[in-house]
Amino acid sequence: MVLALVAAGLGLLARRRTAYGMAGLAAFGLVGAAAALSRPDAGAAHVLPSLAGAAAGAYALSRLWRRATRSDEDEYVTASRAADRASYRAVEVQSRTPAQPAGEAGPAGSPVSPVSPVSPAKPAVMRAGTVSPGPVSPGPVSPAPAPSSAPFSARPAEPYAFDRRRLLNGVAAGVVVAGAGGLGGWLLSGRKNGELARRGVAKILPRAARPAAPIPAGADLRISGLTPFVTPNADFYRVDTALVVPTVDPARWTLKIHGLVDRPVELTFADLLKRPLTEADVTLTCVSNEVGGSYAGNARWLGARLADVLRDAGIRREADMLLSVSEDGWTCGTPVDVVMDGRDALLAVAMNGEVLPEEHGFPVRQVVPGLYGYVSATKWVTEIRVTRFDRDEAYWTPRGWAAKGPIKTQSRIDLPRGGDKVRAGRTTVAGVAWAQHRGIDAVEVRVDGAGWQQAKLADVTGPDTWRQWSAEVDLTPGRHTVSVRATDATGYTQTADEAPPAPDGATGYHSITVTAR
Ligand SMILES: Nc1nc2c(c(=O)[nH]1)N[C@H]1C(S)=C(S)[C@@H](COP(=O)(O)O)O[C@H]1N2
Ligand SMILES: [Mo]
Repeated sequence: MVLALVAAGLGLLARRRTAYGMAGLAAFGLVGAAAALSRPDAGAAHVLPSLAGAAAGAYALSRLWRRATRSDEDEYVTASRAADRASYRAVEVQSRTPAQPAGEAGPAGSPVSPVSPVSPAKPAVMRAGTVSPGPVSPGPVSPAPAPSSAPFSARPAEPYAFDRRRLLNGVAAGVVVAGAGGLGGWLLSGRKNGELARRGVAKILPRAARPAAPIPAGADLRISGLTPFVTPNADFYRVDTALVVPTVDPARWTLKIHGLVDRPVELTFADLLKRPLTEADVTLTCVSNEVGGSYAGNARWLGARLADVLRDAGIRREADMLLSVSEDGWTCGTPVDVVMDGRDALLAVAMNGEVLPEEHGFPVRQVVPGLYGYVSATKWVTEIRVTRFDRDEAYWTPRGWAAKGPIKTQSRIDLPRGGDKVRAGRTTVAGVAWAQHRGIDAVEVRVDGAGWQQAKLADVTGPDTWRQWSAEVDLTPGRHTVSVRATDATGYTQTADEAPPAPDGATGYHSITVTAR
């Protein structure tokens, strides 16, 4: 939308001076090139698409400009001939009937009686018109000096008039070319191959050697407006630095594990699938959430246990950080002790019974319960360097985020929604709370700063997911603020102190304001 509006603005500017439009396009190309260079996996060649785009824009702009002003070679000749005819007639009119009012020398083609048809045997006059300068500033084409008494300068028949039809044809052609380019780019980018590869993997995906227990019916309170216990893949939030989703061919995928290990290894996708796979319900949460934010989702993951893979490689004692690297060069630093402490840290290949979607890391991603995504959940993972926090730094650390990011105990009100109008009296308040790998023990709600009231908790499959809760509160007519807080299984109750998301996760109570009547 922004690009379309800016392009329209540049088009208008270009009407004043083509150079303004060109300068705007160049500026956009440079912004694009700078953005491309700031990518974690940037190389010099990554500026080419932006520059090619700007060049294509400049070409289209100048072509369309010329079309709109009808100054293409042919058009120009036709127009100037018409102009010549008009001026020639005008001259004749003048010489024959000096008293003729100027207005009667109409545009080319209109009758100028009583003049006889123009004879081609007047080459001097015919040529006179064609010497007028280029498209932008048409000079007068009067072939002969008009008598000073008669303000009679024969005008060309507006050869530079705005030609809407030609312009629209040009735009349509441009859209077709752009569409073809987009299709070609899509084919080249391999997104189609990615989908085919996913289908191939679906056929060979093994069952879990350690399946998770079925999700109890009581895990979902089934209240309309309340976040479901399991987030469907299509609704799962997405956070990453990838402008274009990386396409990874599972047949060529490998995971290199090296650094502070006794036996560096390089696993293929087949190697990974040969390992016993574990199924686990884990809620992912993004550190960048404001209190009450929506970047959280819960799925049933299937994957190989990361700890087993690392043990096979023989992790050295001095190592305390796993620096994982994705296909597109993003990096993530995960504490070794967290991954090795027995929790379901996975190299996941499936999500909610489906092959991992491309946006969520196909073919393999990390999932570590209890850590924010930026320090644990590497999608499209291709490499794990076993290292130390005092030696290495992951992508977000120099950008103002903490090197370590355990998930903070949090709770959120899903209904009613802030700003809602509700009926006075008994009202259901409900939401989710999370403290991954510790588990939620209690949720309390409060209306207008009165006493805290216990909420009812839904069932869970373990400590690694969020937990639904609901409570009935009494609302008198008027405006009310409803707040929530959770206590995790270590006995820690959420703090009321408000902190922003950076550097290591927001704190404070989620509160909403509703009006009852
Ligand atoms: N390759 C890669 N993996 C990544 C990221 C990224 O930018 N690139 N972002 C991380 C962050 S910040 C989060 S919160 C989770 C989000 O996972 P999702 O997009 O599957 O919900 O992915 C993590 N894994
Ligand atoms: Mo995140």
